[in-house]
Amino acid sequence: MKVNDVTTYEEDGRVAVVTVDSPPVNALSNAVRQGIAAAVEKAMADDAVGAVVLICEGRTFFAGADITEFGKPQVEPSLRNLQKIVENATKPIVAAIHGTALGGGLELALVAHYRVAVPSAKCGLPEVKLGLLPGAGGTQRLPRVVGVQKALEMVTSGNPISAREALSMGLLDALAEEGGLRAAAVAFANKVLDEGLPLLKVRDRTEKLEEARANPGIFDEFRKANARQFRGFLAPEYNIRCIETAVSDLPFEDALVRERALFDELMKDSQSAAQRHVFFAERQAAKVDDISADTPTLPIAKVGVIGAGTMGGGIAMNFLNVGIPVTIVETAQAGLDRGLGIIRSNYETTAKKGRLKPEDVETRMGLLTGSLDLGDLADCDLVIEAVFEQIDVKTDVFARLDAVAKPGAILATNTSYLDVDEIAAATKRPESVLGLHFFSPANVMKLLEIVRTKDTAPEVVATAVKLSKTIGKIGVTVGNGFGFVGNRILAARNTQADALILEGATPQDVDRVLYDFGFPMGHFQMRDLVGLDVGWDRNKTSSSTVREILNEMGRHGQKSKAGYYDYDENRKQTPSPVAAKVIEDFAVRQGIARRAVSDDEIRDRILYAMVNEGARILDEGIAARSSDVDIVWITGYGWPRYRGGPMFWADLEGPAKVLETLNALRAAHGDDFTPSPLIERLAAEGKAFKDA
Ligand code: 3H9
Repeated sequence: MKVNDVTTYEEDGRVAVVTVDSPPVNALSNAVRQGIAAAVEKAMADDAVGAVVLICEGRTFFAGADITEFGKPQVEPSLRNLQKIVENATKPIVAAIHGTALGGGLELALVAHYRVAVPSAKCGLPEVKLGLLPGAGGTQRLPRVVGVQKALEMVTSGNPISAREALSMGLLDALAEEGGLRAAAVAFANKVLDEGLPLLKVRDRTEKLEEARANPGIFDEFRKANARQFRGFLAPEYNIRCIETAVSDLPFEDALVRERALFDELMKDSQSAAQRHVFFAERQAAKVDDISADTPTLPIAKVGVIGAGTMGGGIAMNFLNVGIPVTIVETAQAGLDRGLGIIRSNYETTAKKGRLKPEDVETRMGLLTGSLDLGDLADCDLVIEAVFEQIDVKTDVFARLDAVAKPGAILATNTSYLDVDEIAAATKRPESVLGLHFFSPANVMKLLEIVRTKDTAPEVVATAVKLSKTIGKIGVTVGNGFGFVGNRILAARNTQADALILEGATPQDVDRVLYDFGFPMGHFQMRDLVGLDVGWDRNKTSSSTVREILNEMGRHGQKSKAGYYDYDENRKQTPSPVAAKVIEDFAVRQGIARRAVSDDEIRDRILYAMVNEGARILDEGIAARSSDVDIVWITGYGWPRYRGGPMFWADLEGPAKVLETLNALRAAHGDDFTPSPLIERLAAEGKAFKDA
């Protein structure tokens, strides 16, 4: 029988089976909690029922609290009150888990008396990824079943563990056969009844806390070991504190109160708001406004890559990793051999670290074919060009590719800045051409800018969006315009960073301010890492910028042990007196008077210039929504997740303040800071970028 719209109740002998079906992920919404509470109550009142199985329909067990209900008025029973109903039930309750038991979902399972899962299931507490902590007892109950060290790892990484691992730790009581979960859970419930097994409560178990009680240093060691990764984030530290509380002598109920207080504090903080924004923004990015979800996609069974350099090799690995064969084409044998060798050695390094089985290295390499003949790409469904970033080189490759690629094949350019329409015009099938802008290292970085031209067919865009998910990337569809979204905003940052060091800031000052803001590295550190010579032409250089001069001196960045910084053999950086002199001399030649530049000025000029550029990009329709701009900068350029991306950050500042600051910067530093028309409009209407 139906208990409510999302919950059904059936009796299977002595066992009541409570099934929740609330797509897409059975989040613990108001309706779900009410349905479970009513069903459990019914089972408790029915003398014919001895035990309860709690199971979900669809793709997964409960994926957690319903994030869309955060901040809205609570409807009873709250998750915590529902947990009391389950934990204090007078008949055993067995949680039957498939898919992912996450967050509040796992916390609910942890108050059941027993847990059964299929081997493919995963269990985790990912709240930290939303800037939160498990606020329904997860930080108190998890260490009681998996131990303190493992619990620390799970709550601070947010990563789930497999059902087998969960079983070995005692988080699960039994594994069911794939496809046979319900029957196995009912059988388990019957066993509990037959054997008169007790109503086990995780809260009563303390044996796994003892080890940490004997070694109180475990927490600080853990903090120290992960300091780099946790830098700037509040939530990992709060999670650790909760687990510290679990091993303290505070009574369980008081520990729950403390957990709740810390949860509420995080919930109110802008970091969690930012991280929740990012969660939805990442999913939103996969939706392209004018392309309906049912647009047909083209099958991609074989991929071609042109260019076996660093970029081409990294791109190829994405497809090999998911079992798609790749043919990679170079112009000369030596370059091809070098490229193939680097791909192999990348895989071997991963295998040495234990993150890939040795046989998988061979499987992946077995899917890779090297060639010197463009004609070998004739049977590819998608060809990605990754040759030198020069328009005539690219148009020449596309004209030749057009002649050999099969009809319907998608032809993609991995350009960073160039006009994709112009590249498409070199072919007779501009509808099949688009940009796929990977970020270096292309096998690691999550971002993929999908650049559609005026002619790109909807099914070609839809295919690219789908493919990005297949290869584990976050695809953001953008319009065709100089630097698309990411590099165009980077160009705005470049302008300010270059000006600031001429006016008196040092590269170290600029980098420190950005690092302190939360970027993993500063602007000039990033340039040194990427290589100052990317895009530099030794035949055309004319000492017209500091960067050109450094390049002319052979200071190409980390690889030549000299750039804006000096580097030792271990790539350890120190401020460079040579670069400092180049900058000062250049400033003198330009007639720029050097002065003290404050950290606030550095921060404002760089960040507001980026926001202003983001606004122009939105105004021009190069990005469809402000959250897409955020995702590009978070996943491609290291904008700190807990600050939600440049446009989210600007929304926190508020449109009026953004406009006022830009006007002040314009008065002091010129027209680069002329506010974009969009910012003027938003400020006038009191609206945020997210509403634009
Ligand atoms: C929590 O539990 C707090 C408690 O500790 C304390 C409370 C007191 N709520 O990712 P997908 C939507 S915090 C609402 O593309 P997949 C998602 O937006 C929560 N909606 O699917 C998307 O919507 P749309 C802790 C949610 O198969 C759709 O479902 N839990 C939620 O690739 C499909 O999502 C988490 O953080 C939610 N909880 O991956 C788990 N989750 O179709 C978060 C998803 O409109 N979820 N949606 O774009 C996930 O990690 C993945 O969604 C999951 C499925 C692995 C479950």
